[in-house]
Amino acid sequence: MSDYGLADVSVVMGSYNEAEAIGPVLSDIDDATDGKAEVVVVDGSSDDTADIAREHGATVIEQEPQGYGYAVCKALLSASNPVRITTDCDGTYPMERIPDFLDLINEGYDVVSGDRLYHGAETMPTMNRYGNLAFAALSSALAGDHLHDVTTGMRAYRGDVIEDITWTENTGLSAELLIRPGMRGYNVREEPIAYDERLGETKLDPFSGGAEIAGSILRVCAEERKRQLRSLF
Ligand SMILES: Nc1nc2c(ncn2[C@@H]2O[C@H](COP(=O)(O)OP(=O)(O)OP(=O)(O)O)[C@@H](O)[C@H]2O)c(=O)[nH]1
Ligand SMILES: [Mg+2]
Repeated sequence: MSDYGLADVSVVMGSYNEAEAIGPVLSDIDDATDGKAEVVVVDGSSDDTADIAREHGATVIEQEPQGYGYAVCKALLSASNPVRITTDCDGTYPMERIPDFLDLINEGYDVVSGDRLYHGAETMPTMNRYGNLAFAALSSALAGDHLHDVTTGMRAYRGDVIEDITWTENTGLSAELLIRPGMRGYNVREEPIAYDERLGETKLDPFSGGAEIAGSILRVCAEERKRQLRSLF
């Protein structure tokens, strides 16, 4: 149990040419946290995204676009508060649920993961929905746990989970951020969330991105299994 408040939260994201979405996303975060949360944006944009983020008071770290996970990992590790919440910078995730995620961390969960598929995710492109169901099935089989949505972008983490594990994946980082803590015995919970249509253009190629995510799930589960076996001897 802990007693963190909204001022103990860092909301972090990667952004790549999200000028259409970033204003509404940052306003939603301010509304949900009474302006108390730290916001860290790792930006690789060639449009006005970084300027808009700074106008909203976010800490902006600029770097070349190198992929989703590279940006989100940098953002998670650059944040300074004990509760770290990730989102995409595209208007899809319900920022009004941030206080609920914080409550669950205070109840004792180490990771709270937004499950977009629970309510059907009808706003999700059909191919993405089937892909995400397949990633959840593959992860569940290999990790030995019943996981529902391993590629979600909205989660809350206790800061020490982020700092104690070495993260290796890029496009597959979201799956890694759920699978490694789960397989190491951290207290992980999936929480049903709504999922909205995206503002602006997608940055993910469904074919190459999907293949990368599947590869990450196979690699991460194999590494964690080996780690479990080593700890037995
Ligand atoms: N800094 C940075 N951010 C990135 C990069 N690639 C993607 N992003 C951001 O990472 C987040 C996830 O990308 P999305 O395009 O939303 O990918 P997705 O959620 O899988 O797919 P859709 O939401 O359906 O488009 C968004 O906020 C992107 O702007 C990158 O190379 N650098
Ligand atoms: Mg997205």
